[in-house]
Amino acid sequence: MAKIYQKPTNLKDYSKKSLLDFYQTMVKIRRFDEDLIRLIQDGKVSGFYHSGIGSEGLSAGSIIHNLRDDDYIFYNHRGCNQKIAKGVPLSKLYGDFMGTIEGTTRGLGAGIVHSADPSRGVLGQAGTIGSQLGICVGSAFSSKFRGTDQVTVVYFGDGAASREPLHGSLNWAGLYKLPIVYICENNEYAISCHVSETHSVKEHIADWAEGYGIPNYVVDGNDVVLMHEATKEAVERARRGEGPTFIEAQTFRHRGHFEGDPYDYVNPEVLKDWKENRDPIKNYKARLLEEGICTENELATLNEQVDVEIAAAIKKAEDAPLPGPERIYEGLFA
Ligand SMILES: Cc1ncc(C[n+]2csc(CCOP(=O)(O)OP(=O)(O)O)c2C)c(N)n1
Repeated sequence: MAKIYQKPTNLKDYSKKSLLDFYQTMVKIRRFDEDLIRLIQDGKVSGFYHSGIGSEGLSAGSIIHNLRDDDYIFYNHRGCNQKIAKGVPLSKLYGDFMGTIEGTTRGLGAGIVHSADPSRGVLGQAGTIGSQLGICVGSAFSSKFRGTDQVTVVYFGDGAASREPLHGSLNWAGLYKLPIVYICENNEYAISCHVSETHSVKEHIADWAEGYGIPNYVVDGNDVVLMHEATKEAVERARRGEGPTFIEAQTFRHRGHFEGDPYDYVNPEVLKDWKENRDPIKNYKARLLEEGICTENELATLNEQVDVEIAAAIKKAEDAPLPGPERIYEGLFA
């Protein structure tokens, strides 16, 4: 049975800067998302968008002050949260959504975007859900083979975890003690299917990792500090060459599967509870203030900095041109 990762976290163990970095990253992720939704509604972005609002804590907590630029991440279709935490410039992400050459793909990204930024270890997204679980075995094996201490962190949903690629991935990672941290973003739903309808494990998705000899934990993914500590232990284990760890991060999405989904399959009381009582930003802000780490004014200044950065990023992405026909031949090798 997976262990519930629960321990009292002490903010005094962290520098003020680190604590404010967690806060500002979560705010940046949320504002990015809210503004992207506005751009979709204004008709400036077409295609599908899967909002990550409500799950900022698990991305900020796992990545900030845990991963280096040369560590790899594989994100899923709800993964702007992770790309932002890994430091991909916001203008490049907006550029991918707008299809302009500012994007990481220099104009190929519109639709469901597949951004990549190898300079920050963001190696791209696989098209079918769960296929990143196979590719991450390759990146982790490459680090091990080259004798580096780089870690691969792979994010996937509960729906992806119901597919077979997870099991092949866990088998090879367990056998070769690969430096992988598996982070299952369990938001309870795969489109409209509840996790209880799609998994044979009775208690936790993390229980599956047990069979492959992989340490596994269930963590409150909306507690940014707890998520940070659980991932830190896993990353350190992987860097020491002791192999993979599986973290099931519990969270909930505030919006439907994609923008336009009426989201009428979720009990409104349950959704209300997650929004009002388990919002990662709201709760963390209250904790920072209660424990006297900073003042309301300091947090307001951080929010304003984010607003300025986002406005500049949108402008840069929007001002860039669409790609010319020559773009078709870039990166074409055969
Ligand atoms: C192999 C495959 N089947 C179906 C789809 C369509 N699809 C896209 S996202 C999704 C649900 C994914 O759910 P989950 O992994 O829990 O992630 P969440 O959307 O909840 O973040 C499905 C079925 C797909 N992309 N690939």
